[in-house]
Amino acid sequence: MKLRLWKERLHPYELAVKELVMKLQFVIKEHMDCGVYCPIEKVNGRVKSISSILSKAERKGIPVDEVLDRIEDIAGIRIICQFEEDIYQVVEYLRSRTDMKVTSEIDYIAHPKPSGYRSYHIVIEYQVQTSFESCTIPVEIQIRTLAMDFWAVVEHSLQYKYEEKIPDRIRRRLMTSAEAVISLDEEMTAIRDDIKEAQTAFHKKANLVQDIMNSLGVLSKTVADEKLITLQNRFFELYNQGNMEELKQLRDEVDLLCKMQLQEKLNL
Ligand code: 0O2
Repeated sequence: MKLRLWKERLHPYELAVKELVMKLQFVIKEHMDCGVYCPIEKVNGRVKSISSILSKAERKGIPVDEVLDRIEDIAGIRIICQFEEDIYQVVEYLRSRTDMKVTSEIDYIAHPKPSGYRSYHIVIEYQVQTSFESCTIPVEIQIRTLAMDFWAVVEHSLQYKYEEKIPDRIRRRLMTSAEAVISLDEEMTAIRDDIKEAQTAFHKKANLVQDIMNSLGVLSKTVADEKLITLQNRFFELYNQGNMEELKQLRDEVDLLCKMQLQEKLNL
């Protein structure tokens, strides 16, 4: 296959990665806007470089002409979660989506690799429509916690440095740190409810502040300066007190004022 052809044949993979990252990032936004905890912390994706595809093909004895059919992680998505439980919630969620079909799953958390690697791997079939074709391609989705990700990224870079022959002394240390990752995830799970509660409260307050600021922005164009300053001062006072109940009342009041101003304008 010529280099130019390679680039073109990777277009559907690029599109799939872009679409999936955008869709999953939107899931995070929807949860945030509703003030609900999201089991997805962050999402990123990549298309394997041509040289990585070729070296994987060589490692696995796959003829070059068959790589696109036989390598399933050319398009790759990585979903990072805060807690181990979140991973299984994300897996359930992906299984339930109608724009993808899960074709295989490997739980490297329940069954870590001999290297110490832990992650949940899913392969999906995903349909894309480029300018020239509609096709279904495989996409590998790796789901792991922040701690698992830290370990995997470091170990992966060492594999590159030592060309996959990591010296024994470093391998031993990696195994010890893999155990530390397990303990860290267990500790985090133990205080998961408290962390979630704190984060949800933070997002709720942030959304409330955003709503009030938006309404005050709208009112600044219509109501008298004095009234606006009174509302603003009340907002700052309640914000500094951290008084959520009264902030909610203020949000409803300024929201109502906005609606009334709009109604007046429409009646003119
Ligand atoms: P990159 O650069 O991340 O794309 P196998 O040959 O059976 O071990 P296979 O068929 O590649 O593996 O599938 P598997 O096991 O699901 O691994 C796919 C990807 O998982 C790898 O892609 C890595 O990203 C990650 N992975 C698997 N094992 C390990 C590991 O021991 N350490 C780390 N850090 N990552 C791992 P690539 O192609 O290796 O690399």
